[in-house]
Amino acid sequence: MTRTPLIAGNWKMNLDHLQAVAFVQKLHWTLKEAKHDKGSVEVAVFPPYTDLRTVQTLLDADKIEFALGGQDLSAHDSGAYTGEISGQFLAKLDAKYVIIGHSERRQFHHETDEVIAAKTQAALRHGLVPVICVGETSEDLEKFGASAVPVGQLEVALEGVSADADIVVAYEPVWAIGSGQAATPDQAQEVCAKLRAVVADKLGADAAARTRVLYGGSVKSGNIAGFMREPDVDGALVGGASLVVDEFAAIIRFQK
Ligand code: G2H
Repeated sequence: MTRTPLIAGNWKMNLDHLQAVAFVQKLHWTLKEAKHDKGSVEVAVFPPYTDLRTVQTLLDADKIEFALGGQDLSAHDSGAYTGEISGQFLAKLDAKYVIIGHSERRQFHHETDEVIAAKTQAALRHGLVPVICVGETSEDLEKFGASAVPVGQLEVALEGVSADADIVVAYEPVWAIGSGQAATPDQAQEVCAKLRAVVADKLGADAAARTRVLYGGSVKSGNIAGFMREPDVDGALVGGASLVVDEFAAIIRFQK
């Protein structure tokens, strides 16, 4: 089965709503001028919550075919949860994706595997595609090797997920995030293949064949080619390099 690669830009806490407009317009025109083949890759942007309405309006008005995603969501649908954002709000803004379990949420907000599993269910309840992030710290790597922790994290996240669910998995070794020290393509392939095997085990062979598994962690235009050559790497979750138009456009334009 051929899987359309996904290049996802996780803006984290960067770009206010005015900067977001300029960024999206410039990215759109950069790709257009380069005669980028839109069908070759899906592009998604994950702005801060406060930019979502602005970006959604712009995508809609200018018929820009980037998918929109949230960076997180609440496990709850509504209620007394100050500061939280419900999946139903994201769905109403035409968000397609939502990142779940990013290591910065696990680290700074103490999100456990069980919370991440509940958030995965919340995303699916509202028709959002969860981008489930897993990855090992450098201590985990030393103690258990590269795959044991991400495999365990994904197994918990997929508890109770149905075989026909549309999900994306992102392998993001914590030691590679924002460090400039990306995994090698071989390392990424090894873990991504094991994560695909978890999807096969939990959701079946069809789900494993159609689910996109991304690599994330210091991806840039200079290293994307190596990752995209790997059979089990279906794209990238990009942080820092997704904030620079020419750099992100160069990553998008690399075709598998
Ligand atoms: C990992 C990644 C985006 P960066 O967090 O999710 O960030 O590309 O800056 O390492």
